[in-house]
Amino acid sequence: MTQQFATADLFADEAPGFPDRDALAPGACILRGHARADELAIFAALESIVTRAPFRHLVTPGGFYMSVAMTNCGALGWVSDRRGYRYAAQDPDSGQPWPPMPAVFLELATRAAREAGYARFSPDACLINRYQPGARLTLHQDRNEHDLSQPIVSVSLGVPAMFLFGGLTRAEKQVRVGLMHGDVVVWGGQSRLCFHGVLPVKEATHPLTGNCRINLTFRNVR
Ligand code: MD6
Ligand code: FE
Repeated sequence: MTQQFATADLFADEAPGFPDRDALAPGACILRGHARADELAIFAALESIVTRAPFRHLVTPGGFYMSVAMTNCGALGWVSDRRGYRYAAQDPDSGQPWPPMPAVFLELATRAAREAGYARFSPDACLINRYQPGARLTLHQDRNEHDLSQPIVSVSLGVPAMFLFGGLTRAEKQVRVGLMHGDVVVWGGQSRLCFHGVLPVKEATHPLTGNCRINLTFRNVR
């Protein structure tokens, strides 16, 4: 009885059909488990992407290899080398265009954005990150996209990770949020340029990804 009331109160003001939503910051929310229904289609698509554009450890402008391995799909892909960070239409390893964005990716990203209040999101880039145990992403801002009124949609798959979400300066204290398989973070608006990062991923296993965490981030770049 008490349990029923508590549940009803918790969900009372949230959109029907997507009850499991956490506010993160102004303009940012987490749709818990939102990608789970599509997990098999996502993994099938991912397998064909990495056959054409394998995961690789990019070099930062400072000369360090990133612990996270990356690839991309869509019209543009995020790349880094000694010359800097940028979006490129070709995979620098193959000279070929990045694999096209699968329909299941596009539909998931636009649906999540719409649910979070961004009705006109049209991603043209999807950065795919693979974290093996110990891999991490240091605090950064995503600011290489032209239209900062468009949000970023981020899909977490596989083993969990601790996400750091800070403010508009590097020094501002970050909140820590656990991201689990299927969680989708949508952020934009006032929070679009907030600093964020991922703590070293712990040893764990997930039936779909083994000991890895996979993250898809969808952006509108141009
Ligand atoms: C990750 N995500 O979760 C890294 N950036 O593996 C990001 O760096 C990120 O999740 C911009 C917006 C959403 C994100
Ligand atoms: Fe980022």
